[in-house]
Amino acid sequence: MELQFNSEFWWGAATSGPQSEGRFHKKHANQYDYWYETKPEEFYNYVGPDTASNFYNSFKEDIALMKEVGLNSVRTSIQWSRLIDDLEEGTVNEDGVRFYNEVIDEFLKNNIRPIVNLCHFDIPIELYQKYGGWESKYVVDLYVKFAAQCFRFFGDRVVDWITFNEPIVIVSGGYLSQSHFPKLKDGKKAVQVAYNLQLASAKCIELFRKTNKNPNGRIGIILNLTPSYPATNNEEDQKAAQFADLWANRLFLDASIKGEFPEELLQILKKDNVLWKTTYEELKIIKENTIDYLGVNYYHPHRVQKPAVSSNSLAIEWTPELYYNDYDMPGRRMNMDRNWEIYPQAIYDIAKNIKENYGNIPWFVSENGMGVSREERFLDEKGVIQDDYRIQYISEHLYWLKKGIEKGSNCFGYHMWTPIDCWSWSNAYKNRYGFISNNISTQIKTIKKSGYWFKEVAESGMIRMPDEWKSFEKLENKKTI
Ligand code: BGP
Repeated sequence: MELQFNSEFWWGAATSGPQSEGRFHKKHANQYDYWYETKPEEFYNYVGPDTASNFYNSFKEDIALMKEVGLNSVRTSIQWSRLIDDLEEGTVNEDGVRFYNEVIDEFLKNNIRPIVNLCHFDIPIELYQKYGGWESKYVVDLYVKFAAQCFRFFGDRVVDWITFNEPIVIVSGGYLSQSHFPKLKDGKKAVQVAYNLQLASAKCIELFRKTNKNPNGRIGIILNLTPSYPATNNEEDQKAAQFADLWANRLFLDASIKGEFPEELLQILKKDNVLWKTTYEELKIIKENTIDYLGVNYYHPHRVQKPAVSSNSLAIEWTPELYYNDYDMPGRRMNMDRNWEIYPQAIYDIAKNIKENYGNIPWFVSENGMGVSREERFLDEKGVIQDDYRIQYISEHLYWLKKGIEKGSNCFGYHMWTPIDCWSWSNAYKNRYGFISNNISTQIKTIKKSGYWFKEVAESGMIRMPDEWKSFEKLENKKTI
């Protein structure tokens, strides 16, 4: 079976400043630099962001490798902690401007479209220490000053801007599950941070619309969508899945595309006395400044069942899990290294949802990928990692994406996480996702089998699905890679 995509389709990959550049010549530490400085034991094998994949020093060679694996578009992010000197005034750092200018020019020289994101979780640590980071609306305004400098210095060449990557992860990782800095457990703060992030995105879009001079310029947001599937058809499980969808998906989807938060969510947050502080003027900015296009990060679905605790229990601190519980569906297909379910069909459900409920806005898959640990297990005698599992993973997701496109969904591209194995927060270098491997002791980078394969896919716009994979056409769900 062959899947043919149109000739305009984006074949690319995504990375971010904090995960690839390394800390070289940065005036400010971001919160991850600081977290590693103070608690290195919380990072897998004690590996921090100091070198990452050395992109600051080797971006020319790295971009040449990206070209070699056929990427026609690549997302990275500008680090606030690198570009800005004086955080209050928003003045720029000369070396930061030089660096990002050269990176953008190098992408363009290689015919790779740079997609530029303004925040991939990272924020200068001083803004946490002084103001509580995204808990503060003053920080929202400082972020807009930073964005203004990005548009001013790079807007002549960058066409595709992104305001945030995965804002819900900043909320849930930082303020609920304690997997990201500042590692708090505070439902009320989580809710305010979610609102402040949406406000920051809308204010940034407002500024972009006022200042952008590039006729093709556009601005979007990247959301990690986790379609919620109830454990059973029972009313309680279905209600739980609806809430999980409201919280994890619709909060930012509705606000970013429709300019309004979902009413059902507002009612619940109000009832529980945790609703964010807002003003009429802010809501107007959110309403009037919606996105031009959407990026969807998809890794896994969310299987949901009724909550374990009752939402009436006043003794319990507010958490979205008052309304649902995760469900370990028996027999589901897992990537055991990352402990994430593999369920490619969800991409079709996402495509359908965007088409039917979000005005069929133009969108692309901005991250998808398979993190595998100890990939040296798969080295062949020529030193190439034989990552057939990744080729199959990508193909299956593209199979369902293609089905969504055939039904009319307005998807224009696919980006894999990530071009070159990069550093990943507290998981550091545990799981590798790249088309290109990185030996973190020597920084020697080598194309994997999937990289050579992707080049052919990108050049032909076509995927060949071997017959033995046919089983996934039947929505079969038990196969393990
Ligand atoms: C996404 C993030 C990326 C990257 C990826 C893999 O949610 O946008 O920054 O970290 O997940 O994450 P991990 O290495 O933790 O598996």
